[in-house]
This record gives sequence, structure tokens and C-alpha cells, in this order.
Amino acid sequence: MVHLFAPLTIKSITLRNRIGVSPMCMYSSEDGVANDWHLVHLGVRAAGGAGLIIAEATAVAPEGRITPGDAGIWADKHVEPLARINRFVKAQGAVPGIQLAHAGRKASAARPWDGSAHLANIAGGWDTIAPSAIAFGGGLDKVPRAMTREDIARVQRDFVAAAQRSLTAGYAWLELHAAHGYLLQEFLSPLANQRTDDYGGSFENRTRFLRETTEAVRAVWPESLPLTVRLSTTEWVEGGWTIEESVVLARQLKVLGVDLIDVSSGGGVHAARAPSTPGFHVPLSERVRREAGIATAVVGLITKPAHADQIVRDGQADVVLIARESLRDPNWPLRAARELKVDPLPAAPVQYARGW
Ligand code: 536
Repeated sequence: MVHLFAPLTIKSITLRNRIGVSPMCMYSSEDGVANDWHLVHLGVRAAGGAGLIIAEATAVAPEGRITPGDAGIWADKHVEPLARINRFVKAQGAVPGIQLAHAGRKASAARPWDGSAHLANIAGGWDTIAPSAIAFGGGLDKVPRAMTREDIARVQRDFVAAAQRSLTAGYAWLELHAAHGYLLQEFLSPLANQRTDDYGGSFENRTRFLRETTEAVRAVWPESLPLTVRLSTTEWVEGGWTIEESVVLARQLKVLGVDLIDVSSGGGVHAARAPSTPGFHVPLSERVRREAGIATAVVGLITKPAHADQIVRDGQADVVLIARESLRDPNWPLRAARELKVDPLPAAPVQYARGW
């Protein structure tokens, strides 16, 4: 039976187990460049036994950063510092992944420890773009400029160039960030997207930007490597994007060569509230997986090894992503193996073996 510590092969890539470290923004880059913090943060978690390490939301253009501290991959100078991290991650037996992102109308914000509100341009912020000129709300009240067709084409080229650089940097797993109220998700949402051209209105039009971007990225990202998409599978509000739409979109993305849907939710509507109970995305993941016939990863308040194992055994997801619990314990996968009495126990790094 398939379980948490059964390897998973997608295309030419095999994860040693079904535990992934979810992308987590560190807000610690300068001009998008990765540094020793990122090496240690990701490296320690690769040594901790995860099968997959997905680097944080990495901006395809400078104006696509959530904060001035976000990671970036819009220039060639970003590649080597990321490649150094990926060499280390691979040497620990983990697969390095990257999440390509554009923050849309949520860009130009202060780092969380500086309050997360939008930054005025004179305070280090910048002009934002989005499908429509509607502010997110709350502290994110900058009104974005509605994208022209030229903007749309340019951002799509940015995603493609970022995917090419990701390959050069040694990533073996690529995720498009189409969740949490950032640019790709804003196009999906009938609330954020009020366009009257080919990119707004009907389901077909709202999904066009993501489908075109996916196709363009798939054309440069090797067929042999996994391409995944993170979706907010519901916006948790009446009149917003729904799980039913997510299922239909997942089927279409599968045809375009997407290998896995990373199931999340929310982030698109300021006032929306998610249930936020352990594993609250699991039923959403199960629906996408069963109804769209595509592999899924699931994230969200999964902290217990037995819970993670059951999710995989029950066929509710193919990969379990941990984020905050991985901050609490970078060695969570090794601890989980022991708790679940996995036989044979996966080895801790040789350097730790006598103490483990
Ligand atoms: C969690 N977060 C996701 C972020 C950054 C801030 C926190 C991201 O994707 N870059 C989140 C989950 C669900 C909805 C909103 C935010």
C-alpha cells in the first residue's frame, strides 16, 4: 500500500518519500538574491529527510515581489546563489523545487515584521499591476494599474525566462504560484478580475492567462521534469472562485502537461475566513485528485505523522507539504519515520548517525 515513506516517481524524478517542505517566504533577499540564510534554511530541511524542498515564492519580475526582501529570478545574477543551494539540497538526497511567482496587486508591501502594509513609492514601494484596477483592501490599499495586453505578454515572457533560469540553477521541480491572491490567481477570480476583454468574464477567459502561461512554461521546461501549479481551490466567499471551477481547471492543466496540483485556498479576499482546522485542505485535495484525475500535494495545518500518513494511504493526496511544522522541527521527516516505525528507517545524515 502507498504510504508517506513510499517513493514517488513523476516523469524522471523520484522523491524518496512523499513529504515536501512547502515554499515559505523568508523576506531575506537583497534585490532578489539568495544568500547564506536561504542555504541554511533549505539545507537544514533537506538534511532533515524531506523528499522535496520547494524554495519560497520567487519573483519573475522585480515588481512581482510581495516585499523588497522577496527572492527573485528575473536576472542572471540570481542563478548561481540558487545553484549553490540546489547542489547542497541534492547532496542530501532531496529534490529541489522552485515556486515562480508574481504578487500582482499584493506586491509592494512591507515585510511581515514591518507590518505587511503596502509601502508608498517614496518608502521603497513601487507601482503594482493586476487584471483590474481594484485594491486588495486592508493594509494593501494601493490601487493597481489594470494590465494591458502588452503587460500580459511581458509577464508571460517573464515566467518563461524565469523557468529557463530555474533549469540552469538546477531545479528539478517547478511550481507556478496561482494561489493566495497573487497575480495568476487574481485572473481566475471573478471578484479581482473585472476585465471585459479575452482575459475576463467567462471561466474560459479568466483561466486564459494561467493556461497560456502554463503552456509557454511547459514549452521550455523539460518534458522529463515535473511541472506543478498551486491553486487556491476556493476563495471561501460567495461569488468567488470555487472548488468546482478548480476541478475543471485542473483537468485542463493536466492536458497542458501539468503533473500535479498543489492544493491550497484563500488569500484572494481580504475579509474571507478559512476553517483553519488540521488538514482543512484535505477534502479539497481529494476532490481535485479524484475528479480531475491528477496527482495532488496538500498543505495546511498538517503536523502529525500519523495524519500525514493516513492522507497518503487514503488517496487524498500524493504529497504532503509541511510548512510551519517544519519550522518547529526541521527534522520532522526523520522523526515521522521513527514514529511510524518505517522499516527500514531512513538514515539520518552520516554526520549525525551516532547521536540519532
Ligand atoms: C500563507 N502565506 C502565503 C504566502 C505569504 C504569506 C503567508 C505566499 O504564498 N507567498 C497564506 C495561505 C493562504 C492564504 C493566504 C496566505
